[in-house]
Amino acid sequence: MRPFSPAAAAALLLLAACDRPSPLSPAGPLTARAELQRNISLKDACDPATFNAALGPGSCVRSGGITFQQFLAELQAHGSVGAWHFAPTVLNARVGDELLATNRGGEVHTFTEVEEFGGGIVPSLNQLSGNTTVAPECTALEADDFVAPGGTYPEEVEDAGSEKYQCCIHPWMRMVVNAR
Ligand SMILES: [Cu+2]
Repeated sequence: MRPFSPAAAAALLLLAACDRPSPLSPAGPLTARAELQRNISLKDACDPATFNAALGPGSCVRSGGITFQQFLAELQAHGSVGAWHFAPTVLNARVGDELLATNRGGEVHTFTEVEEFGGGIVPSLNQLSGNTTVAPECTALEADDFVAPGGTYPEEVEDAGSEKYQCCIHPWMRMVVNAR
């Protein structure tokens, strides 16, 4: 009698795949630390009816949220819109960890490492948020740097120290990763 049916083995494999990071270190002693996956959410609260009317069909794919007019009013008043943010905004990690940014909003965002926080690729949003010096990294984006709603963007923590990440569309969406 076999200990596992093929179906059970497949289920176990699926479980293992879903269970990252794994605390187990099959190679031996627990001195070798498993690399962790650090989850980051890119969030917004766009209201599809008003955002799509202002920005074009498909600009916002979620339900509910704040209207485009409210978005502009909050941006004008505060230089940022709270619902458009990265979570967390500060993360302690280790070199070798994987950052996995997931777009949990309804608009496209980027998760871009920058030397210094700055403006992005939308001049009007740069103006309204007071980020008039554009981050150079935002001017060199490639197609796969744009994370669609529901999409993910992996990034490895390569160096010790502080690394800054921002959205190159909504430049007040920022976070700092402290790696050691
Ligand atoms: Cu964004």
